[in-house]
Amino acid sequence: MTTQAATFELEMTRFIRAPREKVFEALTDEAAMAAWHCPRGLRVGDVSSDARVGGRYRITMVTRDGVVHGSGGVYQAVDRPSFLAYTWAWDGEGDAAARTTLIEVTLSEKDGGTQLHMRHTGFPDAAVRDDHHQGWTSVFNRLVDYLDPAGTAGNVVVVGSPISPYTRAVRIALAEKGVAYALKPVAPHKPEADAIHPFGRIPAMYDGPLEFYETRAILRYIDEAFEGTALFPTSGVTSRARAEQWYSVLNDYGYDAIVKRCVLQYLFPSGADGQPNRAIIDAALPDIDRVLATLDAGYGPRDYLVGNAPCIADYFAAPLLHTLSKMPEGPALLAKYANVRRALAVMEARPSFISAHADLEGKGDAPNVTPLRKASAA
Ligand SMILES: N[C@@H](CCC(=O)N[C@@H](CS)C(=O)NCC(=O)O)C(=O)O
Repeated sequence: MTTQAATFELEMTRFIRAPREKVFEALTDEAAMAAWHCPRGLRVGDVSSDARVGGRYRITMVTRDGVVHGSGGVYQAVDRPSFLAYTWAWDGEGDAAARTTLIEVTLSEKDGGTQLHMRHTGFPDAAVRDDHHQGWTSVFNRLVDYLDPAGTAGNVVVVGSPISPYTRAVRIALAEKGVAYALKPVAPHKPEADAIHPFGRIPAMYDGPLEFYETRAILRYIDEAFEGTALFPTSGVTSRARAEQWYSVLNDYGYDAIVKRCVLQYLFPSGADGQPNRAIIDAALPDIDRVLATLDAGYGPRDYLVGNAPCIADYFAAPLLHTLSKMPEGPALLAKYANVRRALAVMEARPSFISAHADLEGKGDAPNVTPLRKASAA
């Protein structure tokens, strides 16, 4: 829970699944601080810490572009393992005293872990306070990553059904990045989906207290927040625009024709006698063919939609095309498009794809499509 008073102070609390001694050490030990003490998307540069009353500390945080943000201060109170107070001043021009704020951290035992309460006072205005609120939220996420036995899965929770292609795209992206996460299996419009997505759709994602919805935004966050393989092409503006173009093709035309008008007709039959609605499926087939023809030309001799490495477009294409291949019409539709089949096979062999599909067998993804529900649901 977080509260912000109008006096330009910040108070934040965070539960951490680790003993108080460990949390205290993480807050004060140089090597530990180097592992987590910056917001997501940055890395810690140099750290020094002399955690005694009157001792100094200094931390630098480095953006991906190499911009260095330095901060330091003096320990005011060091009561291991329950209380810590220190001044905080970002590097800058002019009067250092005017830039100096005070941080007080109280650690209490709670539910087998630690409740961290932080009070950060002395901000000059609400905007600076709010910037720090955002920054600390992300920094505490990294503290939890560092201390929680589940690592990043102590923060990162994907809310969505394993069968959803959008959810699968997010899971593939997290696996490509090497980010451990927990899956909360939730169907669209269930209370857990409505709680995080204003339109009740899936997927959505928590990173600690941060909430994200809409796949494209989630993928962007994953890419920028976590180290590891880039999810977007890094080699120039044209490639990045192409990645957006292909993602948009799949989102706007691919999902509609393949999933809404074909796959969902099998999974949630809406025709007479609980059968799939033939008219809807038949009308979708030329549009699916058009999507496949477009993708086939886009791949050409390459295995990926943009350049020689997978990007967000491939992570979304793979679950869509894989599911299409399991539909009764899928093999015949795909037969014409060797480039699509080759690219799909390459993606299907990736560990990220395999892990995102491990819990799908027999749930509408098997060769013989089993309806999930006999009702109209398109
Ligand atoms: N614009 C959303 C679309 C997500 C979406 O449509 N997900 C499907 C499941 S794959 C869903 O929630 N469908 C429920 C509905 O259409 O009401 C995104 O990009 O995340």
